[in-house]
Amino acid sequence: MTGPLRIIGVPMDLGADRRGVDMGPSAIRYAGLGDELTALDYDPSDVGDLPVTHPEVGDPDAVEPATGHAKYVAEVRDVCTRLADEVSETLADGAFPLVLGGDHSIAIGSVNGSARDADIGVVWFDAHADFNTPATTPSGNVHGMPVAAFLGEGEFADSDWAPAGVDPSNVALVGIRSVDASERAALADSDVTVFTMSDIDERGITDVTEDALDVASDGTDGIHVSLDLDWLDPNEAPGVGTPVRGGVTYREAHAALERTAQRDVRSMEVVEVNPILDRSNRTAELAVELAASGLGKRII
Ligand code: B3U
Ligand code: MN
Ligand code: MN
Repeated sequence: MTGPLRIIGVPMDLGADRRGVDMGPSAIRYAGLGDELTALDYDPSDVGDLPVTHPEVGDPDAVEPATGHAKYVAEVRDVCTRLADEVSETLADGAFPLVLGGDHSIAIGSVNGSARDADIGVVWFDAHADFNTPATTPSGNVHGMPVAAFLGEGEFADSDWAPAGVDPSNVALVGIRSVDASERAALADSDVTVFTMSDIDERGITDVTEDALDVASDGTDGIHVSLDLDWLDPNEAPGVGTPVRGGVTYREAHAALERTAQRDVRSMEVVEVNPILDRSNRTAELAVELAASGLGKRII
């Protein structure tokens, strides 16, 4: 890779219960993202943060157009629609879009933008499956729904903003370990490929990552990489809203992203950094490091 790269901040915290992920983009920039990218021979420019309504101002019950229980979905739709335009314009300008969250609901926008003029695959590094719909969600939080949303599952099928036209057989979830019963059933019925933490325990991170990258590249023009920092073990990444024990280690995460960088990565996002819950910006610094590995940084 290398070349022009555009940093797009999305200070979204409407999709999650714990407040503070709206500060993620600032914390990631403060952790030295720009310098790291410049050292990697990218030519980064920063478009700043997309405007996002504060929860105090938005309406949690505005459910249109998805029905069921999906808090702030009207606002999430609005932000994701603008983000999709920004990502798609970035690609059209020949630059690489690097999106900083914010909670994971923003992926509905990133994936739609990346998929607008191309067939893409998606690799989803996460503790969670993010495969709920407004009918199945236990929380009403849209950050538990983005994979279902961009694949047009359930109520999202009828929405005019969420489905991205991505083929589920080009979507791979990696490292998941917290799955709701409804998600388990829906995943079994779908063509999404799931690599759990158990698969990583048994087969090792590099084999599993290669398989996930194969799934996402099979017949596609490129890969969207979605990195939820709660994918890592909370010892490594304490600054996330929904930590789940038993995640990947620091070194496994780097190994996975280093493999990823060797493929045709088209767009990337790093999400769910919560500076309020973090220790000395450790999780934001990790987000910068992992983005760098995913963008081609090597030890030598
Ligand atoms: N599956 C649960 C919890 C959750 C999903 N994603 C996160 N948490 N970060 C839900 O609310 O959908
Ligand atoms: Mn997630
Ligand atoms: Mn997660």
